Amino acid sequence: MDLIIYLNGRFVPEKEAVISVFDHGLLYGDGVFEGIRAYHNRVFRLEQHLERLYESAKSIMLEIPLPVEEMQGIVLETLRRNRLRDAYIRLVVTRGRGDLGLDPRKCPAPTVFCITSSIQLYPEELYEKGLEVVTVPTPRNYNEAVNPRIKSLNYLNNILAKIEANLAGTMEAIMLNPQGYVAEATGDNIFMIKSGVLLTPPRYANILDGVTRNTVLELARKRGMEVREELFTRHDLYNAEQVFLTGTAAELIPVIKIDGRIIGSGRPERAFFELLQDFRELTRTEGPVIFPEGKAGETDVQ
Ligand code: PXG
Repeated sequence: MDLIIYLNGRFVPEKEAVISVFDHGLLYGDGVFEGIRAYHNRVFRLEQHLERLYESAKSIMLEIPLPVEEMQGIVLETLRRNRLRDAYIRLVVTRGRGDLGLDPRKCPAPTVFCITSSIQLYPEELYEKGLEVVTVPTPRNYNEAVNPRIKSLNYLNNILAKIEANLAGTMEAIMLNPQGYVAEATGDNIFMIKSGVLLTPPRYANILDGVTRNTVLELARKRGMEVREELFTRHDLYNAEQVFLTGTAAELIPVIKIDGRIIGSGRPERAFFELLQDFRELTRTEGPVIFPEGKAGETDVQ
């Protein structure tokens, strides 16, 4: 079945959802995006994702041509037109069509599109067994260059790290910041537990301010765990009791080996599973409803 895509004010079949080769999103990675998830007929933390989208756009002086309320409506309507209640949502705003030079002033109208599709998940057994990862040579971008807080279309920094992980034969890379402190994975934030305390790098540590990260911090505090946002090194990671990654696609996924060092007992433990369970419960009750009662979509994807 053809997907229905929102593109610049219209809902069109995938084949008609085409953009110019002069679009600066394509020519220069000049644009911003969000990866969002719908669970059980609700869009999880949509408000936070949209806030981050508009803040990323503001930072690169890209004026999104519609108010945030309208953008929220577009996300919900794209899901409805695709009859999706569980989905991955990709919302993208580019600088739009320009000429072959860099100058964004030559791009009069941003391009806006929204794709909704079924989600590709990590295999469930990885949530039981955990991932093996490596730290990689490519550091996360300087905050002063392209701030990683901006969720921009230019992901080459992370893609280089992903290539390094692939070469090492692992599924994910842990990136350090330019000072050598642990920053994040290529598309996920990182947490560790040491002496029962939950630690994650602070927002200034060259990371994306992850929606899942912030949710996990809230859930851990609610459980009465001590939580700290502070810098730590690879040495700290190697000697942690538990390490896990967080992101919209992965949710919470355990890490059991880093650079050949086994983490803790080598298996995810109770504290991790409790947080994962809390997170999955929250996804049932949070966010705007897609199909109002009685009009539920016919095709559940999961
Ligand atoms: N850090 C980076 C660099 C990210 O791209 C996260 C952390 C987690 O943020 P959220 O808000 O999702 O908890 C992301 C997430 C992928 C993929 O294929 C992931 C992201 C974007 C594009 C693709 O895993 N972003």
